[in-house]
Amino acid sequence: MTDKIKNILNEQIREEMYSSNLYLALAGRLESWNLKGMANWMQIQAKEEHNHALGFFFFLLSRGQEPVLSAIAQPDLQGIDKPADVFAAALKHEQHITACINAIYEAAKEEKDYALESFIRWYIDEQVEEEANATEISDKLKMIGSEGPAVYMIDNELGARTFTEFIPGKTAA
Ligand code: OFO
Repeated sequence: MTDKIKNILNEQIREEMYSSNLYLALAGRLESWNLKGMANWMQIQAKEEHNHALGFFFFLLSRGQEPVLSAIAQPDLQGIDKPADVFAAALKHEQHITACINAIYEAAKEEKDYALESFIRWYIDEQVEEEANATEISDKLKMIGSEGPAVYMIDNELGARTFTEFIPGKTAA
């Protein structure tokens, strides 16, 4: 594995761990507003992101490289004052992650790292789903505003989400 690939994968571990912390912080904010269903959705998102980080962690190990964990910035919750802001922030963040994943795919091609090219495909597909989910919830919340029975209904809906343990490259989808 080239140094360029090693660095970009270690950097992605940091990105995924930041995503996990960001979503946990957003879950905390939602819970503080008593929107426990939305908080449940975000907490599950945080767990999934932790597993996305583990996917890169174990991929590095399986290629004979020791993963390097680096400092994770404090999640930035400025300007997040209502549920629609929370999910708009999640969408914006996922768009950033999509760019990171695409850059990994490009690096894999440039460096002719075929194992990485195959591994990263799961993440490319996952980003389509991640952006679609965040867009759907964000659009609905923009449509209905911050209060009223519709918010209560969406909160209930998101409370039904359950977590399935899955580490990319390690466990069956
Ligand atoms: Fe939300 O995405 Fe990880 O990779």
